[in-house]
Amino acid sequence: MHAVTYELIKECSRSGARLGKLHTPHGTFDTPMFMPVGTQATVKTLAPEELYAMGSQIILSNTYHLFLRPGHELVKKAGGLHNFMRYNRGMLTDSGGFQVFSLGAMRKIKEEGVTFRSHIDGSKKFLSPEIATEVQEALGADIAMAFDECIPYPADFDYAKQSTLRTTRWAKRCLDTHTSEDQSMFGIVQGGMYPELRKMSADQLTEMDFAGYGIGGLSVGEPKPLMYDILNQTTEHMPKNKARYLMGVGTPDCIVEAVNLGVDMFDCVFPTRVARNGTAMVPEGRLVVRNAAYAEDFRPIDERCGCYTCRNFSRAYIRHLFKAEELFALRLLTIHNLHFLLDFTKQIRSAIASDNFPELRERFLENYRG
Ligand code: PRF
Ligand code: ZN
Repeated sequence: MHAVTYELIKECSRSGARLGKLHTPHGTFDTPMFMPVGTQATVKTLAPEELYAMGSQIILSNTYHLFLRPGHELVKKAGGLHNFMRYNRGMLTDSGGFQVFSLGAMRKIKEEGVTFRSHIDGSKKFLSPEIATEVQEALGADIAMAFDECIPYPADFDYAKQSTLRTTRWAKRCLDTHTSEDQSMFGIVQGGMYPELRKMSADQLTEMDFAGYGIGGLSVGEPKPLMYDILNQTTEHMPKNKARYLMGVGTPDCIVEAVNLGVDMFDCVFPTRVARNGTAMVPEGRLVVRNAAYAEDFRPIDERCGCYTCRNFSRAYIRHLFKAEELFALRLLTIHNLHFLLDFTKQIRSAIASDNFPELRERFLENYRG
């Protein structure tokens, strides 16, 4: 029996959308869901209570960062990541299989694992399926991810095939290492932009009985229509009784399209990152609150939004804080953007429940300008 299980509540009859529940040791959460990113054991600028207030369910942290600093042994001494950062709901850790490839300069991939240099002090480090699994067990999130290679885009067929087969072998080694009973592990489907390799990866990982499945290697620079096409040809080979998590995605348009293709879980730095850069997310796209146009605009970011920021502060005030480089500005926009995206996934869930998902999708995409 897995510590984390997916319960399919309802399938949309006119699309691939699914309504479900994810049962974890820290509670039951509703899908489709968006997971705020807390890379360094903090969702930047926010306290746990502020996350609860906006309906945050599972948050994501990174093996790569916590392995380098403060180290998984220290987090274990603190009683695990939940205790260390005092977040009491669900948690997932990514395996490092992506960060090593995108952040870690000078990496070297071998069958055994990956050697790389720390982005903090340049020292030589090594991560393998076994180490990534042990580190994640020490961190103690509800969900750990298998150690994979995210294939760069573009990649030729032969490279993609060898890499995907290695990710399968690594997935097996992760499962063989994993012993924790209050943590579950998800496998990660790779395969690059090749439908045949996506099917191969999904089939091989499905045989291994992971608690759920990540879909990796998408949103890595490919055009969106290609991403949706490959995603469609990936979810069709994935089991219906397990959660499907599209890793590192995304923006509201990508989320609504991926839900349409049967995805249940998402994470992305987008809402928190653009917030710190002075950009607010609204149903029409983005509102760049730093713009001079808002200097004397005393309306909230979004009159329809019920978040703490929109209930209390004006565009003019937030713009002023950004201009003056005041830290409160970062918090106010982070609160708004996360509230926006969590509320958006909530609307998606209600639409699936009331048989209106295709209409919501159409209405949303009509209004939205990325
Ligand atoms: N693998 C892992 N984490 C990820 C990805 C991946 O392919 C991506 C790709 N979008 C984001 N995060 N382990
Ligand atoms: Zn708001």
